[in-house]
Amino acid sequence: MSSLGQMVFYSDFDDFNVWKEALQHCLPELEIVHSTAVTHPEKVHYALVWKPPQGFFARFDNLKLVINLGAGVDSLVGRPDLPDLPITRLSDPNMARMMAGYVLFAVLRYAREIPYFEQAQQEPAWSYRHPRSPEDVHVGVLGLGELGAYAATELVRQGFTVHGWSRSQKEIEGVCCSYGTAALPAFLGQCETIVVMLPLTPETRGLLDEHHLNLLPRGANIINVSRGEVIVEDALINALKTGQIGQATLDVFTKEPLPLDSPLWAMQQVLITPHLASVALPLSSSPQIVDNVLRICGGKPVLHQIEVMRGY
Ligand code: NDP
Ligand code: OXD
Repeated sequence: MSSLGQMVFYSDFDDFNVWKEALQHCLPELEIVHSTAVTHPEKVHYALVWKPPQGFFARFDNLKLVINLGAGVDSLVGRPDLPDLPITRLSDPNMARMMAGYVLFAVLRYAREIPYFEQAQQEPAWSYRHPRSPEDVHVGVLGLGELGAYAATELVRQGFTVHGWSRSQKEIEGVCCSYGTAALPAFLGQCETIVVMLPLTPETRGLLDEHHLNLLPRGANIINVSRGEVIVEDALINALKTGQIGQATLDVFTKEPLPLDSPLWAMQQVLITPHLASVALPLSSSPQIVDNVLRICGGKPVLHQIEVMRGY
């Protein structure tokens, strides 16, 4: 057995063998074990996990590091069984690029009125609408972190007028940045399309409620790629019914999979994707995971550590 200790893997979404191969390519002596195959829990020093079940950590007495197999840590922070250890998350530019691709697709789809042309084709009708200049389209990005800042920059490259909102002041070239609760109403009031890229925390849970949805210009578009609970889903459904919200692209939901009786399924103005705007990528993420393992071994501080109290 390796002197590094073992890494236990848990995910219902990610392929264990692909991750194992990618990680061992970076650090061959690291032994990686699927959670169902652990025979000596005392040898496990690292946990690479996505949404492990409650009580998962209890049998690993010698754990030194928990690595969230994704960017959002809301399923880890706040759970009662989380060990008091460094918790890191993935911070991968390739993951940010994949997310930006989804955001660009969704924003461009609205800016170029693709749903309108899809509808016209059903009739069929040759229904010309002159394209608008991108700078006339005001897009707001809520959350300017690793993923949000990247997506905002890509939107700027497309020529959109981009507004960004975060918790603390940010400077991103070409993006009109504001921050804090007091700035939210003005931010919302100027955006015809908003992209929600916030982490789910006690502060952001239910942030986009009826009051805040009503601050958007009538007929605004919403793209949610963060977590369903950041938007009050019933308020969104009502706003879609009244036309306060014109269209929505939703990748995340309060309950996943989205229940079959959700009214969202039948709404023509809603595009639903099953939580895959971006995914953890083994090849590009493995070097940073291995680097943190080596940092733990060398007694150095880890990178990409989350602040449990803050929630992200
Ligand atoms: P980061 O932690 O890097 O950035 C979070 C951003 O949100 C920061 O700009 C932060 O502000 C801001 N923020 C946090 N709390 C508040 C608040 N109360 N008010 C205003 N702004 C706030 O996260 P990432 O960019 O890496 O990821 C964002 C989220 O995307 C993840 O948490 C996850 O939920 C989601 N995600 C979804 C995926 C999907 O497939 N749908 C895939 C990957 C991630 P500040 O900069 O001031 O700290
Ligand atoms: C993540 C996600 O947070 O895939 O990484 O949602």
